[in-house]
Amino acid sequence: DPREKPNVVFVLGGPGAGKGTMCELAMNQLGWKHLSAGDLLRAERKEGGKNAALIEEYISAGKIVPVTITVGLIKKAMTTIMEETGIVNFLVDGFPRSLENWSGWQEVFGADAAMPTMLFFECPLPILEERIMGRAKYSGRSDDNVESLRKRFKTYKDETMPIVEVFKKAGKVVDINSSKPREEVWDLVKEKLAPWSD
Ligand code: UP5
Ligand code: MG
Repeated sequence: DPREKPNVVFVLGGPGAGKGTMCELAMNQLGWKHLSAGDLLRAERKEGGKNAALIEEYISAGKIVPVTITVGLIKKAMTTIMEETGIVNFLVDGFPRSLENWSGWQEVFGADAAMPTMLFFECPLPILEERIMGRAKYSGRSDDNVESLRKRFKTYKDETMPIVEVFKKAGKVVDINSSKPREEVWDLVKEKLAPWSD
């Protein structure tokens, strides 16, 4: 039923924490739909529409793109998927990254809509840096370089951690130690997602 409401779980954590890797596993093994806000923005940039240049400017500077753009892309992708597949379980990866992102979401999805659960991937900074710089060799991402990475870390600390705290205070955060090997992290994710998977 396309009118059914989406069942959303937010997935947050620093750059390179493994959000995308684990969401892909959840998609392939548990049938969740994976919506990476970053991937949606990169696709929009590639389309070359009116926001393409602005998106590139923000991404390479590690800054958060204005929320109306991001939430619009998420909502559009979600609606299409629900209409085409009837699937309502969504892992929204890399969003909300700030207090402003969260109010922008509430404006679109309704302030009275349930506050989603948030899987929070904890991983020490040196490991994040090692992972991103490892991926930099082949990712082609304009923000996978030392300079952009420093800026991404700063934005993460200054803007993303405060929204994680809001979700923590509301009892909505499920912590996952994502510094371990992939198989171990996946076992944790699988276990933590189970209550929301059907
Ligand atoms: N890897 C993964 N798990 C591993 C493990 N357990 N052990 C060892 N290696 C592991 O993984 C990163 C790398 O580590 C990969 O090589 C992987 O194989 C390996 P990945 O799964 O890609 O990590 P992820 O957390 O997804 O890292 P990503 O770089 O995508 O995180 P970011 O949050 O930095 O990037 P995102 O795409 O979400 O956002 C990019 C930019 O878009 C932002 O900086 C911002 O400018 C913009 N943006 C917005 O403005 N608004 C939004 O809402 C979202 C993004
Ligand atoms: Mg990612």
